[in-house]
Amino acid sequence: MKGIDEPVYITQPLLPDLDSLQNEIKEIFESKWVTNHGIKHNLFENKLKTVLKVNNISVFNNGTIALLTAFKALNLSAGSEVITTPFTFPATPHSISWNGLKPVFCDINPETMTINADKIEDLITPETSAILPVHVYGFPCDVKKIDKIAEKYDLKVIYDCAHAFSTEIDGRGIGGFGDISVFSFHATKLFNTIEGGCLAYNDDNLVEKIYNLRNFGIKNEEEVVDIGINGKMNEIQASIGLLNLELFKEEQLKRMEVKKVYTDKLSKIKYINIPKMPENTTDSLQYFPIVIEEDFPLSRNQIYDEFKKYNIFTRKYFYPICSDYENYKNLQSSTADNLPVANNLKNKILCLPLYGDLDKKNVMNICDLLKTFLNLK
Ligand code: T4K
Repeated sequence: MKGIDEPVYITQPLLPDLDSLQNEIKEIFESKWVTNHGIKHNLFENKLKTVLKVNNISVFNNGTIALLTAFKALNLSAGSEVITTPFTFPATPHSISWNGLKPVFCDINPETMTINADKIEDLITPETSAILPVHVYGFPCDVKKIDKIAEKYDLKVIYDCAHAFSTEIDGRGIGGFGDISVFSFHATKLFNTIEGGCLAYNDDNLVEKIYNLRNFGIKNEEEVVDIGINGKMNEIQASIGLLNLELFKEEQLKRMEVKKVYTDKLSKIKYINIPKMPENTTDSLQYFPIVIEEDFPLSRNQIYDEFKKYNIFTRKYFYPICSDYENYKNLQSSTADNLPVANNLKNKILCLPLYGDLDKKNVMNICDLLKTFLNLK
């Protein structure tokens, strides 16, 4: 089997045309207004409302600061508990801990890999104040059930939509569920501003609160009304966002082609499962995860190592899971008994490279390599 000359990574950032960006930067330089809610920033927020189908958008300098601010905006009681998934990136539980709240891990659904809504109620205590589900890889959580539970127990819901840019459930923007949703615009995301993110929410009462929190709590030149942070997105980030808004749909079409090749080739390989997006949900095409079943001749880790030998850098998103981290492993909810599905999946999941400019030859090579791995042992 021929190897691949250039390294193939899990993703490659979608970047705007350099001349267009230069024009944008020229305008910014001439205006001398480079950050703090500038023209590009405000225009970007307005355009995102339409794309994400949500009433209010507040953009941030990155997704994690946006997540931290979402918790502050909802005024949860100090030290209270937030139910979340362990099958996610560290930013998810860390945003709970950084707010002085306690993460409580709930197991995941084996099909969607998102928080198992049927297990949430068992974890609710008088100390529970919120739920933080994650639409992992863009797979939708059971938003109907989660929002019903939240209503029954008077809990807040913050959805982590870092992987679900532009996803729609039954034609509804995914950012419109719960109290607040958080998107990441990191360079590795389908849609990016290099670093960046936003909060999406329908409640108009949160607009001023979030605006102040994002800017040190400053209400005006003489009043500081909240303990805020600096979460502002600068004008160059916003320009990249505006330009990439014109490009992301084409990127999605290209990714769809890549996904089609993977799906056609890999669904024929025994012991490899490709999780399926529910029919009522559009795919953000953020990641292409596969599940390597135990009967496959090589383990997930061996496959990951074999690919590396061919210059292909797959990722074990998400291994380890958050309940394995030093800071969380002693939590009562981190026991293997509480999280059997997540602990099983963490050893079987593998994300394959997915980006629009990924050469079809490389995609075929990756699939062929997986087939040859079948005969390695
Ligand atoms: N919630 C969830 C569920 C998240 O997944 C994330 C972030 C967040 C919240 C927080 O949002 P942000 O604060 O980041 O906005 C990457 C991203 O840095 C991170 O944003 C993302 N999730 C996570 C899943 O992936 P790493 O540590 O895997 O990134 P890294 O540096 O290993 O990059 C991955 C590959 O991408 C590289 O091997 C090559 C390619 N790459 C990367 C960069 C940075 C490029 O080609 N160019 C680049 O500039 O975390």
